[in-house]
Parts: sequence; C-alpha cells; structure tokens
Amino acid sequence: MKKVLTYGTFDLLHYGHINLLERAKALGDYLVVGLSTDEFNGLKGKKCYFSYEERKKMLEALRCVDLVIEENCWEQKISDVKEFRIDVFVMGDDWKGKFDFLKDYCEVIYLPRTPEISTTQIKNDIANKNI
Ligand code: C2G
Repeated sequence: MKKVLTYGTFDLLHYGHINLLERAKALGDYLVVGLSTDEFNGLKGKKCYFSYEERKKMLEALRCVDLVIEENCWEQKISDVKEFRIDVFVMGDDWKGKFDFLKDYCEVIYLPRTPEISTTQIKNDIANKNI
C-alpha cells in the first residue's frame, strides 16, 4: 500500500484544497493529512474561521482522505513520515523546495496550486460584499 502525506490548515475548505487532496491521493492508495491545530496556526500567524475539530470533520468526510492527524509544529514531519511509513510527501508548489529535507525519507512532490482561489480571497470577497 502506497501511503501519501500532506499538511495544511484547510480553513473555509474550497475547491483548491480539494484539487490538491484528490491529486495527492491519486499518487498512492492511502492519504494522511496533517491538519494544523489552532495553536500551531497561531504560530503560523493564521486565525482560522473554523476550529480544528470543525476543519477535521470536513476533511474526514472527503472520500480521498483516509486519516487526519494533528500538525502541532514544523518539526514533526520526519517523525510522521517514519511513524506512518509514508512513501510520498505532497504539498502545493507555494511550498516548493521548503520540504526537500524529506527526500532522505520519502518521495517529495510539489503540485501546482489552483491559482484563483484562497481562504484569504474568500474572506476578502465576503468582507467587500463581492458576492
Ligand atoms: N492549495 C492549493 N491551491 C489553493 C490553495 C491551497 O493547492 N488555491 C494547497 C496548498 O498549497 C497546501 C494545501 O492546499 O498544499 C493546504 O493549503 P493551506 O490550508 O493554505 O495550508 P498552509 O497554511 O499552507 O499550511 O506544514 C505545512 C503547513 O501546514 C501548510
């Protein structure tokens, strides 16, 4: 069984996230998603609209997601790859190069982002009543 791992905040889940998750799953048989906790998002300078539990519930409802684990820090990736016997690590290409250190442990693939959508864009459009 080929296992794939990715990480993210996935706030205000949108089709850009879904594109990434479905493409990640298509690279293997089992997809593990490291979901940023509310505390870790604080470290990332991100304030989420949905709580960790609410974001987790939405991801777990997706057919392409097999397991959701907590992402509590930047440093847990190597141990996660080992613990879950990950074959492929996937991130959107806004992270290109940032996780190449994982190449010693698994394949590292950066996938093109879905260009025109983001959580920030959604928040701005709602704030500016562009909807
Ligand atoms: N993404 C995408 N297209 C978009 C928006 C996001 O492909 N339009 C991808 C991102 O590249 C990332 C994933 O979806 O791979 C999750 O995006 P975010 O929730 O914004 O994740 P981020 O805050 O970048 O956290 O340790 C890594 C971090 O947890 C990643």
